[in-house]
Amino acid sequence: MWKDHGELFIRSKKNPILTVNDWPYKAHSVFNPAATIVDGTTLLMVRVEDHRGFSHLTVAKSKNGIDGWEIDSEPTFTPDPVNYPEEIYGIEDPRITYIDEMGKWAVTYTAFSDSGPLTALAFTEDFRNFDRVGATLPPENKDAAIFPVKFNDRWAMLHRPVSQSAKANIWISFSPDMKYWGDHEVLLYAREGGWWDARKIGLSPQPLRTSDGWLIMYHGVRQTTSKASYRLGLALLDLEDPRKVLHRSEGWVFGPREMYERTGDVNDVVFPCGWVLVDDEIRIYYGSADMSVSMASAKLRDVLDYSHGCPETQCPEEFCNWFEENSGLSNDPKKGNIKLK
Ligand code: BMA
Repeated sequence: MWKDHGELFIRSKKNPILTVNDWPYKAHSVFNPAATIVDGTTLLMVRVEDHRGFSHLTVAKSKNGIDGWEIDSEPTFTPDPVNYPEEIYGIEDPRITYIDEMGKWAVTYTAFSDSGPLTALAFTEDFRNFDRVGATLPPENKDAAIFPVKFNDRWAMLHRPVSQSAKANIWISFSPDMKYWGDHEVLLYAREGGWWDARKIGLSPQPLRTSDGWLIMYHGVRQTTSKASYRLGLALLDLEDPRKVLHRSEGWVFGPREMYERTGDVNDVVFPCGWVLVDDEIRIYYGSADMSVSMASAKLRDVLDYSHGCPETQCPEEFCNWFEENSGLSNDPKKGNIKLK
């Protein structure tokens, strides 16, 4: 029996914590930040959109992760279309993973090419100099992030390919060297019908290692007659084999509610690209309505307890049974890979 738990994350009273008015140089909007902790300081890589409509990434740092932000006086990481033509229309929506084995941060981002958005990767040791690997998967693909450890000697990446007629699901791929990616398979399926995450989902922040599994936060896009709403759900993956989904939330755990999330360049959007753990608190840093940066938090234990109470199947049993009985075409109800005749 479904029990509505409401939303799990509490907004910062200081939201939006960063707007374009805080920026040291002229820009149109600041949103969709990646987040990590560097020497005890919260570091955001913020997507900054200029007055051409193109984006670059700029670092903002704060000791308490809430205010007192020090923002780079110039763009930190800018498109390089001469050497990387896939960046011709900008670089967007980064995710940061610290790779202990390399002593570097892996920054995955969306390069906006002439053939559409694709996933790209660069490494940095200091958030000043960036070594590009370049494009990792061809368009259309977005929302990539890398796991911080290898699995059976291979790196793993989550990402979200899109084709026009099909559902947009989250995929997992593997690589021996972070350059060549293969063994692609679907990890999380967009649900069907009236669900808040029907037909289009994508990874939000980087995977977070916890004692109970890899914690995944993803966005689901609900299309209505007037708009698309971006909301957030959770999944827990097996620590040893991240292709195994242990639990997936049914309801969304955070969605647009405040004015700064409901009204902006794109209305009704909360879009985190990063989260950090500060003591026992998990903080998500998110773009609000494609205009500003906001923060919300929850106790990690509460999030994990909630996740454990979520179904093990991606499509809850009562729906799977209904589809099986009524459509006769459910080829893998556990994964929610359901096609109606
Ligand atoms: C997604 C991405 C995000 C954006 C969101 C809402 O597809 O492009 O950068 O925040 O749409 O506009």
